[in-house]
Amino acid sequence: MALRDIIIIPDARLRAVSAPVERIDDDTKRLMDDMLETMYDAPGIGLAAIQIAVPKRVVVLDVAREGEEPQPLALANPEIVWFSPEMRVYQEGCLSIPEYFEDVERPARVRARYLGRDGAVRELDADGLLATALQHEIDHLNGVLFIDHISRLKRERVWKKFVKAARREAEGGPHAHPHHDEREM
Ligand code: GNR
Ligand code: NI
Repeated sequence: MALRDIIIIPDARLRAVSAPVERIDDDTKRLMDDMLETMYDAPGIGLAAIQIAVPKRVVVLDVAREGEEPQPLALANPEIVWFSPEMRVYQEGCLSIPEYFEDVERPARVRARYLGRDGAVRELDADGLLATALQHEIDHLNGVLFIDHISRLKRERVWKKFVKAARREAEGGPHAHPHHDEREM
């Protein structure tokens, strides 16, 4: 297993539409294992392959709380086959948009169909945080970020902040990460 680097906005690769996995082979299993290790290390409750610059339709999740038994999930080609009519609002974050959090409204419950790590077709009924995180991850496979679900004003504000941080990083200047310099917000 190996830790992989997580890419952040404005990296254009995060806008790619990821390609379906043709079969669950050893490479796919290694990808799933590396993604779980990278997600736990971050730490995060979900990760899509494109966040480690791999444009494949693979996501991992674990919404178990600290101290609870881990519940790792690895899904290939996940598709939501049912959305509840009820919605819920949750304050989301994203490892590719570090330290930014905003409310997003999504269907409260979903049913997903996917290929498991063993190649079997499975279905998953999700509610609560798992439903939110699963929709967030499937969005990544389509090049969609949670900031696409917030107001344009807020989205443009956070986007510009990360563009400036990337520019400072490229120029090698001090305070290159937005965490260390919020004066330009
Ligand atoms: O770690 C994460 N937490 C989170 C919180 C609320 C809604 C979605 C998420 S997913 C995020 C990890 C991530 O960026 N996955 O793509
Ligand atoms: Ni994310």
